[in-house]
Amino acid sequence: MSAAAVAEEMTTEELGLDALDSLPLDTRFTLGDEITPLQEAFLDRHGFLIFGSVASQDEVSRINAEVDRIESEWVEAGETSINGVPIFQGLGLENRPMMQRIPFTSCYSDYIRGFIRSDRFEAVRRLIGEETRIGDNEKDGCVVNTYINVPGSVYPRLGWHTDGLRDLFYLRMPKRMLNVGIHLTDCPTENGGLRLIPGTHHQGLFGMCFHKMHFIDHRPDPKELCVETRAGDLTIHDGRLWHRVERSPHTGAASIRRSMYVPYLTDEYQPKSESSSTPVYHHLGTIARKLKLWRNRD
Ligand SMILES: O=C(O)CCC(=O)C(=O)O
Ligand SMILES: [Fe+2]
Repeated sequence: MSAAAVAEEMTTEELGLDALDSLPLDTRFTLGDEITPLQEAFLDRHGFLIFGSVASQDEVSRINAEVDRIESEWVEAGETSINGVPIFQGLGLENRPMMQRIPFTSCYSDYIRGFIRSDRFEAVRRLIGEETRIGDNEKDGCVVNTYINVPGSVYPRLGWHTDGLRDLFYLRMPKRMLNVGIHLTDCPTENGGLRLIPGTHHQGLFGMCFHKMHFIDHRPDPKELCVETRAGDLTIHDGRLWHRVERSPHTGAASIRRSMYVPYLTDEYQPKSESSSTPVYHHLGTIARKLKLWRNRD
């Protein structure tokens, strides 16, 4: 029986749900074999959850080493996109080529592929749905984002957005879509990082479309919360929440933030391949990044 089904048979008090009101928004939960009713209630109310120290420092180092390997192989080979999904390419430390958003990583690393299938994530997978699968070669696959604040960076920050833009385009209310991130660097509030407005996943279609200008608006919001993470933490956030990534006030190596998003999918199997075409919004993004690099040229 799932945690939710058990929960239905118990009273709020028995479940300890009255504790929900007193839980601070920056609560770091522990990931166990099941998502507890209290954790589910927190997610329903606020739209996100933080689980502390889900990966060990050793695992984080191995994943980072694998991402660095993929990056240097692809820079060497001159790859610009994978399965029609562009790689965000900028200039990093000492103006060296840098890949700031790498799609499909688990197709190119047995270690990452095995890691994201570790039993410890079973509770997260089942929270999304009993039939949920990991889409290594679907959508953008397992994406690794590396933010850095240097002049050549095409990804120092990310503007306010919700993740259901395609649905919004068709004026359909986006369904709950849970984004599962594994954090690969420490990111205290002072280093920028993920900001979200708790509870906005409950807003209607109008709020999701027009509350802010998607990707253009970077201004802090009085109601925003900084999701402070340490390397090895796992976060879940509802894609209908307004969220953004704040630029680090530091520059160079001190500004680096890396996160990896695991594609848990429930819809029809739609594999991508070398011949897949590039979605329109990715074309727009590529133009924006080229302009940014051009503006920042010496
Ligand atoms: O880097 C993050 O933690 C968030 C990224 C994000 O919101 C996105 O790619 O849609
Ligand atoms: Fe997002």
